[in-house]
Amino acid sequence: MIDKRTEQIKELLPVYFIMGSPNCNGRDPVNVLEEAIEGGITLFQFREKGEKALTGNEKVRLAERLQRVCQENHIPFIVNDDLDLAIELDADGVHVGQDDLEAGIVREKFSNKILGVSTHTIEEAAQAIKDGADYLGLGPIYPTSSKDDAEEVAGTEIIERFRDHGITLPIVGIGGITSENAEQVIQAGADGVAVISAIASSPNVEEAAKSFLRANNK
Ligand code: TZP
Ligand code: MG
Repeated sequence: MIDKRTEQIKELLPVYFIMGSPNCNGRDPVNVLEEAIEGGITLFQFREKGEKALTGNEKVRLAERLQRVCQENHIPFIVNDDLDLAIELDADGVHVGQDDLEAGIVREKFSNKILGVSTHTIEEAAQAIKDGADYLGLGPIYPTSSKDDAEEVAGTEIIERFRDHGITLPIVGIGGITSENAEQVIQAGADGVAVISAIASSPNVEEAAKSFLRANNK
């Protein structure tokens, strides 16, 4: 039986917007987030990574501003790979990759919050499920320039493979996803798409977010 929590998580995933200041082409990330919310994003992840990423107090201040926008608009606020920040801000969840803090530790220290885990193999997925993950991030589905240390492109086949192995946990595809290819990701068995550049770098952020909602038939 699919429980209520799983259903609630699935509803958050259709258009999962991820960004930090390096993704915003010099624009104020707060404005970018506001426009993306106007366009209908369903979940937000603060990912302050890469060249020119803010650190220390500046990172915390930006996180606070973005969290406030999320709270005002009832969009859950997820923090990428920074459990201390997530705890400090009482964020709605944390997302970790395989090289980050172990998911089991995050689950212990941040119970009752949303926990997302990036996985690339069935074994990693099994471990993430054991650790209490609420959803899995699978990718990169397509080539991406938003992550320096991205794994090899996996294609939508990775989603099909995970589903064929009986993994029923909510899945979000990530990496190179655009409104043109989003439908294939959903058709392969994902519950949503996680997107950085196709929304954050768009000349019309609101329209870009809207185009994903249409692609997912939501
Ligand atoms: N993890 C796998 S691919 C990726 C992350 C964080 C980057 C996705 O960014 P984009 O711009 O949507 O390809
Ligand atoms: Mg990471």
